[in-house]
Amino acid sequence: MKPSADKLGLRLASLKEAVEAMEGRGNPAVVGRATKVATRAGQRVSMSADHTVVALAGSTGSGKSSLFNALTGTEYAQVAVRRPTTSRAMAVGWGTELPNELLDWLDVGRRHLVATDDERLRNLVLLDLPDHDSTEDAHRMTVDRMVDMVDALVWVVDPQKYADAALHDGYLKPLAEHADVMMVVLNQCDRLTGDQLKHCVSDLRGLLDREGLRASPLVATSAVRGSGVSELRESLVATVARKRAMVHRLSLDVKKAARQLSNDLGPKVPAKLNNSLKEQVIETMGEAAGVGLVVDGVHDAWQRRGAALTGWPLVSWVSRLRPDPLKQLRLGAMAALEHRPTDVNRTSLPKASAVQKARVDQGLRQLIDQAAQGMPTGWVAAVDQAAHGNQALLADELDTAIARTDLKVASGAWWWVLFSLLQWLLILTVVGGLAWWLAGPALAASGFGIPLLSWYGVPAGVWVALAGVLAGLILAGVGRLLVNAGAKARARRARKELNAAVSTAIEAQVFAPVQAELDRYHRAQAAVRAALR
Ligand SMILES: Nc1nc2c(ncn2[C@@H]2O[C@H](COP(=O)(O)OP(=O)(O)OP(=O)(O)O)[C@@H](O)[C@H]2O)c(=O)[nH]1
Ligand SMILES: [Mg+2]
Repeated sequence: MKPSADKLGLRLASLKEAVEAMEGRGNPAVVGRATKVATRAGQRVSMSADHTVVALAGSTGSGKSSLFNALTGTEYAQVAVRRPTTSRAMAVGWGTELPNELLDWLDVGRRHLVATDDERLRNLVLLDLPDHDSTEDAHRMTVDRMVDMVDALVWVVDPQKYADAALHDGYLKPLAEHADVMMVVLNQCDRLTGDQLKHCVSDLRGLLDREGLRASPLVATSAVRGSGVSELRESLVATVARKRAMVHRLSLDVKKAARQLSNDLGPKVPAKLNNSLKEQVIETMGEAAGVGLVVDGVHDAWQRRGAALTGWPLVSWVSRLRPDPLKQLRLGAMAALEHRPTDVNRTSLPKASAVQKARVDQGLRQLIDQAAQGMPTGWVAAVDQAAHGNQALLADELDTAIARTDLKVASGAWWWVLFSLLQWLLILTVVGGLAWWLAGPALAASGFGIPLLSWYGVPAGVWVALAGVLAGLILAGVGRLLVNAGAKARARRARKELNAAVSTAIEAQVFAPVQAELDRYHRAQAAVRAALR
């Protein structure tokens, strides 16, 4: 089925989308070619869709200009024995108006209008081109440009040079996919006998078929004698009447470009990022950013603060002398409040060690390898860049994330104060016992009525003081066990909170950009498939 203009529009839009997605990632030559095709096709469809531009191309002296004159019934084209003759393209349009915008776009300066009663010839624009094989580079460049731009091509060959490699290898074979919008004319057949012509036609037909040009008709003409010219004109008229050459040609262009993009993309199925590898990256990046240090700090700070309150007051003051690890790191509730978003170094966490950095790199490497496995190199580089591109921002965000995390250590446990109260009561008990022991005899003698008791020969005051000390130490021991358990729980919770905060930053600065590349690759594949449908 021949493609419709609507379908071409969809294909073209898909090709543009694929080109955009592959920009900077796909093979530059392939993407560049596809970009040109998309641009050219877009320009052509925006111009006269009623007109069909057919160009006569071929080697010098094959008789293009002679045929051009014969087909148009004019003498506009210069025909000569000297080679090459035609140096610039010339156009003839039939009817009352020339499609000037289209001819401007084709950059054909020499243009003529031919009046005709034949309605069927209207909308045909015939071009006489220079040769593709002369010594003049400019000629070949004109031909190459026109071959890319016109709607249909008629290749004119002569009996001597019909098998010429410059034509077959340089143009016909590479254009095999465009066979539907091409014709081949064997001109100067008046120079051949009937048998020679037959032989020549069958030889050329075989050659074309082998080159994949089965769909291109072959016509024999003599521009001098006029034989075959009306048949050729009829085929051109039929091409114009179908009004499909332009859409067909552009669809073939778009498909060819899309096929090349598809080959460049390869068959890789785009994946989602592997979850366990993501977790590994979060873990190692978190460690490198100091999560472990902060967790240890939370544990130690809780122990230190808890011990200071619940410990035996006569020795617990010692633990106050140790510096608070969280304050040293500029962390904790108060520190978090002090941090402003514009701070550069929010925390005083040390820089990642070489080992930590190596682990981060390895984790990222594995993540990238998994994500980009099977992708062409340009895409692997883009995924790599996406994973590493925001490093500075990430370091800053990780630090902020850690600084902002509420470590839940600002206020201690409610029972610490109770223990502290009890400890001081027990100290009072000790003091009271000692006072009873030391001041008891004097008070008893002065008749205050305080009894002087003793067990096993030891004064009761001493027993009371000893009991106070013992109870205080036991209470401190119990407190220590509880504080240690609390410190562990706080550390676990802090790790969870920190990892959550850290993973948000990593998600935004690493995983999301990498996933965006995978999505982009997927978009390119889907667009290429749509362009080929
Ligand atoms: N016998 C014979 N001679 C022809 C025929 N067609 C063209 N010629 C001659 O071949 C020579 C070249 O013809 P042109 O029409 O100028 O050829 P061209 O392909 O336009 O050549 P360039 O402009 O140089 O590319 C002229 O001398 C023509 O008279 C033909 O069908 N039979
Ligand atoms: Mg010529």
